[in-house]
Amino acid sequence: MIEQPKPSALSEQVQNMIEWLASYGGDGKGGVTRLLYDPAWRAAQQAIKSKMEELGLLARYDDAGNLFGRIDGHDSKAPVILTGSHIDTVIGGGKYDGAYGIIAALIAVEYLKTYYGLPIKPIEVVSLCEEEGSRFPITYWGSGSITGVKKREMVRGIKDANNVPFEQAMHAAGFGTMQHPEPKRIDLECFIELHIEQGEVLEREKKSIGIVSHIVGQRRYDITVFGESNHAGTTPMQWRHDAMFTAAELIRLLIHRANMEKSGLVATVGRIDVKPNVGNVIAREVTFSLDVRHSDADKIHAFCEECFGEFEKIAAQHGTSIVCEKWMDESPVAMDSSLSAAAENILKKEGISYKTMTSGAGHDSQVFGTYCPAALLFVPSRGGISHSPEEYTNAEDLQRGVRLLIAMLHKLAY
Ligand code: HGY
Ligand code: MN
Ligand code: MN
Repeated sequence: MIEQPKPSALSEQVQNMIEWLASYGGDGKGGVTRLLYDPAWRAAQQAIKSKMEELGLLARYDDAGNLFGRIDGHDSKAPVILTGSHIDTVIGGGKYDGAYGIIAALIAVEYLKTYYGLPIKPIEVVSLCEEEGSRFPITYWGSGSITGVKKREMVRGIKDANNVPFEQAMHAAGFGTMQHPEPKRIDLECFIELHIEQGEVLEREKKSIGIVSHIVGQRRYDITVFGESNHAGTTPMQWRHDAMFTAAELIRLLIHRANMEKSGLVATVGRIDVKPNVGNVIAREVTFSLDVRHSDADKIHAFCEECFGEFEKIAAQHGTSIVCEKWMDESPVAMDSSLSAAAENILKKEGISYKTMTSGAGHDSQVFGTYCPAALLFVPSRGGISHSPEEYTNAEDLQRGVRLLIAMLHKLAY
């Protein structure tokens, strides 16, 4: 077992850095919003870059906006041990989602550098530019650019809710113009991500750490119903082509079917946009989001096919039409069993309770996991709440996760 930081000092350090990073994009009501390439995102990346340099790491961006802080190893040709998470958030998100993994990596690398000197293999901390898909209809832009599954042509033509084109936002933030190295990496040995669970399994089962064996697959759609606008007072019900009525029926069908599923499949409709969105006008167009997840990709496919088949019948009855646009389709991914076993051995030696589990949330480890060995390690979330200002993990759990990361990085790189 290696010499670890004092828990109390580590707790304080983690909490202070969580508050420090949350101040970038903080909305003053406990929520945090940092969207890809927006001012809060840029300020946060720059603050992390300064912190990396303060710690004596070699800090640099890539051309997608991912930020790396590197300590070289004695064997500079050795592949890189990469650790970190994403800097972007959902709108009005919490202080821990993504940020905790970056902060834990900074603290762990600083501690190892101070007490154990240079590693044999290079270690890099990464602040991944985008994971959530909160601003533009694309997810994993950061990890996907590094592994090569996300390409520039995929973002041509996509816009945010304010009609700002992706590449315009990217260029305005100083990326996408080859000022920085190409994002694609071929020198990675593995990726280790520390993250909050965003569920309540660990809390309910009173376990300190989650070792993720698999991350669920997920699909995301924008479903648009086209009807006919008309006067709310003078249009008899039987003459209407009401996009809102159709959308309501489709949403009910989706959630009802998901509730009937006993396989653990989850379906969520989280966003709805109505045109013209006026109280005394029958809706001509309604677009709503659909997020479907399961550890078995076939179950996701079967659920979508079955529901979309019903959609056509409902639209025909209402005289409306439907377009289902799939903009995300991630397969379930297994985490690396030997990295997970290494984590398990450390936890057993330290006498820290843990649970091997599936992740219902998507993570950058899902993208790295198809490219190099990846490990995803959870700390508990209070009440399982996440993607909310109420997101919280207590200091003791936070510092325990950092200690695990320190031990993992020491085992892998020293
Ligand atoms: O939505 C998710 O699964 C993750 O928080 N991006
Ligand atoms: Mn998230
Ligand atoms: Mn996350």
